[in-house]
Amino acid sequence: MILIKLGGSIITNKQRPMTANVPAVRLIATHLRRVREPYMIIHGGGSFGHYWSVKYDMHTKPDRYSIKGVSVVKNSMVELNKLVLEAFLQSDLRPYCLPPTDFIFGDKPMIKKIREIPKIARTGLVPVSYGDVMWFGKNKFYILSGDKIMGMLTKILKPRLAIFVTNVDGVYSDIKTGKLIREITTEKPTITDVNMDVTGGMNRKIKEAMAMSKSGTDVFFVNGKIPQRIVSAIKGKEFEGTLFRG
Ligand code: IP8
Repeated sequence: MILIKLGGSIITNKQRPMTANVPAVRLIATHLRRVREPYMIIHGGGSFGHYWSVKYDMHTKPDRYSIKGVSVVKNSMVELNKLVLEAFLQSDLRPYCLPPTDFIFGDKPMIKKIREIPKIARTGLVPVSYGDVMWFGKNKFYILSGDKIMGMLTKILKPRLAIFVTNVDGVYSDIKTGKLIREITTEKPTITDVNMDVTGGMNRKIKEAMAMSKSGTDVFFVNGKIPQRIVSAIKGKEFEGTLFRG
């Protein structure tokens, strides 16, 4: 089993609210057709979910956020998800929509349901989930990042591989010089982050990736603009990217 996170930076145009990058999704899907192992996709919010979460001041901490905000964020993610599903289907994949509410209750994973996901993937379907606004209980909601879903699923499913697809080559030790870190084995690297995502941008991804690799899964950061790299990561070929060794 392989988990693949498609970041909002690659599937949407972050500069333009509610704009999906459908050609990028299609190109990725075309390359994914070459993957023979069962895998699952989780996608981020980009200029859909993040745009509205910022507008309505909603965060990852459970709280009593604007009810209109909850509604608007939720709708925007359903819309983005629909675009991803359609692009996949048109590219001859067989996507199967799995909203996070199908396997997360409050902020707790529903372990029995999660254990069924690889079985769905083995039929040839591609389960597709996404970051979302979630009901927490006690009149509270929270923003759940797709990165967090990656971490949660990794703990339970112990996938062979987890891949974070973004719009850069991987993790840079210095963004100005563009020096790429090829492999991260030990302590948290020092990274300068300029991302304004409500869920924490690159830093949160790195934190999640560190924890995932500690539990034994190899975690790759790959540039989605060159999607053959996703396939190379899966097939164990040389490619430009960052590996957090499990
Ligand atoms: O882009 C965020 O998911 P992420 C989802 O994976 C929302 O952090 C609703 C902002």
